Amino acid sequence: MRLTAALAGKPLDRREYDIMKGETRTRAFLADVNANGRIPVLQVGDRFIPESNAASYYVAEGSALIPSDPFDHADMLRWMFWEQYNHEPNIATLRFWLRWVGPDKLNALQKMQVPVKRESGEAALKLMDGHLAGRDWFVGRVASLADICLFAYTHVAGDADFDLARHPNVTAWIKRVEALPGYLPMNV
Ligand SMILES: N[C@@H](CCC(=O)N[C@@H](CS)C(=O)NCC(=O)O)C(=O)O
Repeated sequence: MRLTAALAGKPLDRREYDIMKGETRTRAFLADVNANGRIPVLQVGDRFIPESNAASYYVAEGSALIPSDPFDHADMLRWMFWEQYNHEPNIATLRFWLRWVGPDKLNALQKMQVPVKRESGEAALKLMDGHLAGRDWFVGRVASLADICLFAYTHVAGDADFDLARHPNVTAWIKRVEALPGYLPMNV
């Protein structure tokens, strides 16, 4: 969301929640911010928009990241929905389990799911690599919000032991995103 705001030229204040300390599971957070107990959440006035891609969409509204052509617009949403169903639950979850929770601390159910998430994450990267063959961006001919939402957990997939070198079109696309004017690295 920070990268989206930076590229769209919109101001955004950051507030941190420590998920390892359960700060998104307090009674107050669940009641007032997100009943789903997760971040990120965008606060607009006294209202909140959970779900990273919905929040990023709000932030990107009116910028060049949102295609005006109706087909490209729907295609952007297609990739954002795909990211939530095929990409994030595999690559981001595996990254969280392996790097934050730790392989030894996973419960039995999580341990069982690791190979499934590994295979599904690999399949997601392969599909991205195929789509990017002969094209610079996911939708149309310019960077859109679909690229930014997909970039988020793709460029750090190595943290979850995915080998990005096996996906050269994805690697080249990551470099293109990082070269966008206004680009901001994660967590700075
Ligand atoms: N689909 C959601 C996923 C959000 C999510 O899983 N957030 C994690 C951190 S990246 C979280 O808040 N976990 C804390 C918890 O489940 O208690 C999105 O893209 O925003």
